[in-house]
Amino acid sequence: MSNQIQKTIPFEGQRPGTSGLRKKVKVFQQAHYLENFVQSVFDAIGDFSGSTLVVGGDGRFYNREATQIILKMAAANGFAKVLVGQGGILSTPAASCIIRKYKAYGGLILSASHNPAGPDEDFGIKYNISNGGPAPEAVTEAIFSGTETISEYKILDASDISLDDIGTQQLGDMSVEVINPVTDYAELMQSLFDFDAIRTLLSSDFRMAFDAMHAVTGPYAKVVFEDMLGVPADNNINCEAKEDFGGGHPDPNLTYAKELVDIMYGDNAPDFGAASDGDGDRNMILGKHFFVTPSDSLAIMAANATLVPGYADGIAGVARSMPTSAAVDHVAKKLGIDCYETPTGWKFFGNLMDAGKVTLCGEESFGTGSDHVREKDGLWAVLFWLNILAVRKQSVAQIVTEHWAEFGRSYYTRHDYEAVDTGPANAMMDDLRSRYDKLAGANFAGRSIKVCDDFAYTDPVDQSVSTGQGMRILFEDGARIIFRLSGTGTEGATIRIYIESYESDTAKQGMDAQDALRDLIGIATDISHLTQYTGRYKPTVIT
Ligand code: VG1
Ligand code: CO
Repeated sequence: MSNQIQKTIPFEGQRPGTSGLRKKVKVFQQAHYLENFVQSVFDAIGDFSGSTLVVGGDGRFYNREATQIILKMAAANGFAKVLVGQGGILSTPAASCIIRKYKAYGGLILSASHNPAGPDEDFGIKYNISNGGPAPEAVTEAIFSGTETISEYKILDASDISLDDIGTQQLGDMSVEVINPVTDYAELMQSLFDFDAIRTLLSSDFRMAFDAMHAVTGPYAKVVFEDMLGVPADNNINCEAKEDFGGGHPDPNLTYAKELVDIMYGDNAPDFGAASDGDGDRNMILGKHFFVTPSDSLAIMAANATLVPGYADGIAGVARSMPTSAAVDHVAKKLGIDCYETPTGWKFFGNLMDAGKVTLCGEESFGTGSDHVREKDGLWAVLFWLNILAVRKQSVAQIVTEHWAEFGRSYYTRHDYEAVDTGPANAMMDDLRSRYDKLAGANFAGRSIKVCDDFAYTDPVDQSVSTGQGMRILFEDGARIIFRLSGTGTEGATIRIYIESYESDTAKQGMDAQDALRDLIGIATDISHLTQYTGRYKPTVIT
């Protein structure tokens, strides 16, 4: 075994997006492609000699091959130790947990999250820092500039190690410990939630269904829900993790988690339903014939946090991404705690949590989490809801409608236009931006626009500034329309339109969100000239 210096030349476009570098598997399989990125990470993160690196992924196609390459590069670059999940598996929140628990220098997580998997689909990689959270922008920018000038990388000339045998092996001067991917995470969950109360709930006539969408949470759900909480195996669907996620799109929303949605809206529906995504950081929460928007879910968790042992002393503050509805803001106001508005992407929450400013945070995109790790956490959210349900002994629908009665309802929807041509999508955004001055003050269907701008964020902890984080159209009455281009897609552009309006009158809180927001939806498509630019009349996904 010897360290080799391999000559290489840069590839174009290895800039990490909202959540790491995501490309088609075929792109990652090109000679030197993954290696260039990994070396650029190692070159950007400072002196890690003698330290530990955590490696694991969501199990998608190319996960094992990529893991072997990373291990050999970590050895040649001077890491003392790598902790790797058995089979190369770690859910994103479990990786975050393990980085923190074992005080690792950082971690490489292999995932393209909710994007489909398989030889013709997507792969991804991201670097997380020592707090367990996604690398902040300064680090991802340094990684990106490394990829633009890279000329060589270091790799150990060695044969593959076994990823399936728990225990320690040697790779050059570095030790590799293959660990159970679930154990540390399950222990952390036990320390936060009242498992006895949840077990009692689940042994009554209360029934739950969980959909792992053939992705990484399958093995976690088996341990946590089945072994620890006694949920019958039949209630967990699609828990066999597969390299291609069963050909599906492991995005837990009303469109892609159709199997679970059909169960929850069918005859004899269970009381509680939940799904998670490819890498286990997202969650969808459903009641019997009832959908909880992720924005409401965050607000309800904040309002009920003291019912959960891990948060019994109260929460320090909350944070939400800008496009997430203001539902949690109303809770924060009442609790007298701070509420922060950040750009999209989990990396912006890390500083706030490290500084003790926030305990809970969330995004409209089915992501909620807390300072127990530095990633959003799908199963954690499911357990949080189960704990609330166990204490309040009400249905999901009752809890949500009582919440609206107390705090008001933020009607909310997101319309996604996926795989639009990049040129017209950018042109549409530029065109709208050029009309900000004209739009401000204009009236639409009885609503007048107060502000039109691009959202910019100054981090309250390190004062770093992030600009161009979504186009905001804010109305006088508090309604909002937001336009953003996705930073996680791998085909063309995805236009996201986020629409929200607040209703404090209990008598008007029972509408279907699409009906309640119809005027605003019309305004959004009109003022953006969306159909003119994209040729689309209907969104691909409505949430
Ligand atoms: C999407 C979501 C964003 C989330 C990101 C990563 O990004 O909108 O809220 O943080 O995915 O989630 P974008 O740029 O496509 O809108 V995951 O589950 O992929 O780690
Ligand atoms: Co994810």
